[in-house]
Amino acid sequence: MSIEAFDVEKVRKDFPILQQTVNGAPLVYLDNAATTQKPNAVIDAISHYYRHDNSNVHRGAHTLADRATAAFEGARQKVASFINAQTTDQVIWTRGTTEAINLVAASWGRQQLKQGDRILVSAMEHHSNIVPWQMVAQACGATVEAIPVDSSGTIDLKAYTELLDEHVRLVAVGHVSNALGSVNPVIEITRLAHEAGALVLVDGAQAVGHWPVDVQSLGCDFYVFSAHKLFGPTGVGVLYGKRDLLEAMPPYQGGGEMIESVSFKGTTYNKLPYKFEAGTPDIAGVIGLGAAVDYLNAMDRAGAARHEQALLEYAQKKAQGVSGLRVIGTASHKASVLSFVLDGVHPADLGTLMDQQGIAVRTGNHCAQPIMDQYGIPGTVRASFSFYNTFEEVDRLFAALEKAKQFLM
Ligand code: 7TS
Repeated sequence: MSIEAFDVEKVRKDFPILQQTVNGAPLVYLDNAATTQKPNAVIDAISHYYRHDNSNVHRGAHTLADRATAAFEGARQKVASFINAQTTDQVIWTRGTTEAINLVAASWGRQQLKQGDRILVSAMEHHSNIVPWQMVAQACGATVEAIPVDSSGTIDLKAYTELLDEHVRLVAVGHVSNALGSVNPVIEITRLAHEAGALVLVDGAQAVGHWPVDVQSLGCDFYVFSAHKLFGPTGVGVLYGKRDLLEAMPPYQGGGEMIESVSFKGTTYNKLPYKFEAGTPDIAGVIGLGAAVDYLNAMDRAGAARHEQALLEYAQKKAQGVSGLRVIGTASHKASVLSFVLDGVHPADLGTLMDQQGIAVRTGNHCAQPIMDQYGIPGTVRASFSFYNTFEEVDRLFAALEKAKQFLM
């Protein structure tokens, strides 16, 4: 059976923002690791909700409240099956990846961690998968230690195995590094952690937008991601957790929705998932995420993943031909990120010159300062791809780079 080519031109038509010029040139959007663009289906779902169904959820005895609640809880079902969660109420809405990690750190961490306990995070983590653990560790007398990463950006599994002992309570690791693009062996990392009696949180922020994720086959205890890196809106994210763990965890924030009954004698808490969802949620955002999941389910995801991989390989090959360019992150298994530095040029200057040519790339430390320090650099220029990018856009990236080099060197 032949594999049909992925129709990128057709897909691009779904994303209105891509049809514009920036600084006189057609926009080349290569900042997908920061946030992805939104298809019409998502924009329309949010607009439809505010035009027709806007109401608070769960509480109202009227038609709009019923509609809003049905759409909101329907999105939870969509997300649960999208990641193959065992049950729908293991999907907790948060504001994003960052809040989901803070929730686990504050709830599970404060309940469970004690003096002498250890938390392991990889040396290439985003700050949001380091700092919440440092905060809770400091409060509980635990420590946070880095799992070594080699010069290619690959986790050193031998060193990781040696770090594991009975004091390690949790291993927190990114599925894909936002700074380097490394795809981490999270199944193996989870298996080893479980053998040592530790739990595993996988930060899926940079994975969910690139291929189907199945939390049951990964085996991890917690999986977190943001809607806005999955073609959905900002302000919404997901915490998936194993049911027994979520059941045993205390609430994160107090307020409406998360209670069963309140009195001055004592308050009892709601069941999952509401126990962790105090206050009025981002209803439109959740509905937008549901629409993003529908959009992805209707597309050729295997074709999209192959297309992205081909773009990355094409870009990496072109990068080899640029004198003075050093790719940061050369792991054998990578996804959608080309990070690089250019001899004698500050990444921020390069970013500005690229923008003047309509190319959107990100520069800086990508909220991953420890791994930048390990490479001895302040930051990189990062081009990050999605399925709506084209080979022609990669050509334009490198043409713009050559032009910028002439200007700067
Ligand atoms: N984890 C990873 C791996 C990320 O890439 C990001 C955001 C986060 C966590 C935090 O997600 P948030 O939605 O809660 O902010 N990464 C990036 C980036 O690479 N450029 O801008 C944001």
